[in-house]
Amino acid sequence: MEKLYDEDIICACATATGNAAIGIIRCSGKNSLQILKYIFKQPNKENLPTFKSHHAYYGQIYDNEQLIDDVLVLTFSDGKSFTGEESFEINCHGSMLIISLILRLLCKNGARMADPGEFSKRAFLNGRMDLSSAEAVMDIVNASTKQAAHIAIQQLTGRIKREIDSLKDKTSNVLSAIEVYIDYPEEDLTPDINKWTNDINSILTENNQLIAGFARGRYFRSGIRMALLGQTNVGKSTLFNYILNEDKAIVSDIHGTTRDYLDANVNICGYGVRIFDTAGLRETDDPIEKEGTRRSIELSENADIVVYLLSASEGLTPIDKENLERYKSNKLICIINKSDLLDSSLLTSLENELQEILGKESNIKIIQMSALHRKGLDIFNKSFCDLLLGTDIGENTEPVITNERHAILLDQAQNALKEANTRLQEEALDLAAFEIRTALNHFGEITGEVTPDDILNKIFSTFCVGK
Ligand SMILES: Nc1nc2c(ncn2[C@@H]2O[C@H](COP(=O)(O)OP(=O)(O)OP(=O)(O)O)[C@@H](O)[C@H]2O)c(=O)[nH]1
Ligand SMILES: [Mg+2]
Repeated sequence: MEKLYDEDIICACATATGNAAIGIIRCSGKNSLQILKYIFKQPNKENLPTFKSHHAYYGQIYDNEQLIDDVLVLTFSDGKSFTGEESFEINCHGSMLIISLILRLLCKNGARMADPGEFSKRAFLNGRMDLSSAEAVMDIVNASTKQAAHIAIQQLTGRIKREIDSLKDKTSNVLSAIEVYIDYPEEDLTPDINKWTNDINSILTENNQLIAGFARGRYFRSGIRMALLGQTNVGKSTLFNYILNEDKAIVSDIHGTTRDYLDANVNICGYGVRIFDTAGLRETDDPIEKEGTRRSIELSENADIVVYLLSASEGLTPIDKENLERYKSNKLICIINKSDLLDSSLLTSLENELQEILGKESNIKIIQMSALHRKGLDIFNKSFCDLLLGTDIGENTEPVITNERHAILLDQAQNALKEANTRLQEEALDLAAFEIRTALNHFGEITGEVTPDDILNKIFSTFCVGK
């Protein structure tokens, strides 16, 4: 098979840093199994066996006469491994020292340390997987919820490629029909503009569904940052603990208890959420509290969702009104906390007053809650999900697209196809064909058929070493 890159033998530790029961070292490249001749011995055997693909061999790693570790070596022959190259894995004891000694030994005997993502890059370049599947490898490693892992596994097993291939097939069919007409003017064919436009419209609809799914899908891949914001003493830290189901943040009735923010990772309805408990907002001369407040605002500005808390006992203050004005264009959930301290008619009028500030038509959720008495979290979780669902996709539709690179390319293909339709209406068939080819290129970039080298390098450089 022709190789598209240098054929160095690369090696890296594939397991996490830190001591563990087992560490796995990967080594891949042309004739890489030869290295084992110099460093691996089987008990009571003079010579090494002829290594077979997908076999495990028990033995020891030696640096000359010096025993390094007792190991299990798994071997894979050319064309039958993850990278598509001859390769092996050493399962050694998970000591960082032993791992580093073995890596040094491999490098002394002809390998070099792999770059980040180099194993996956070779797998892609050798045609073992398409680019979107290779990208899913890191998504699986980084997934923080079962749902995120599930979507990434589907991507790894070619779900995106299947969707893109289907779009590409339909797009290519329209292109060839137009090209036949362009290439054989002497045949006196009639251009079937209506059919071509309809075909493109149906591709646009299908593509649009994929793009719409990204509104939610991106949160599965990159997680969600959610900031709890509000004045001092409204119960942010109490809510933080309630959501975490853990007594993590200090709670007290002293205003300004939280001075610096705290954060934690939680799973809300299958989304990985990094939640921030922030310092309460109030005017202060204390330089440390001022810095705390500055951080609260910064976190809220960078958050995907802001949860703004009011205290039912304090009502809506001018500072709340000012803050809500600022955040109402964000993804916002409002909580009237300490609802246990107010009777229901006063709560309703407070809610109405709040609705007035947010705008009568606004669909920002207002939730009555008592974080202290652990009431209202189920409604909060539901509002959280509603906020992320968007309106374009049904509740049970699982998003396919989670990666921004894919979403951008789908958008570009969409624009090119719309442009093609405009050109078809003008009967400018050459220009329409050009736009359709552009769309096909964008689709091809997702799966890696036409992805430029610099983009490939950028993608794989975000991987961890050993992947
Ligand atoms: N009655 C009642 N009290 C609550 C509720 N939630 C919180 N509190 C009390 O309100 C006080 C302040 O709570 P915190 O969670 O520390 O408030 P905070 O918003 O984090 O305050 P800062 O850190 O100062 O910004 C504590 O005494 C809590 O027990 C609630 O739902 N009902
Ligand atoms: Mg607090």
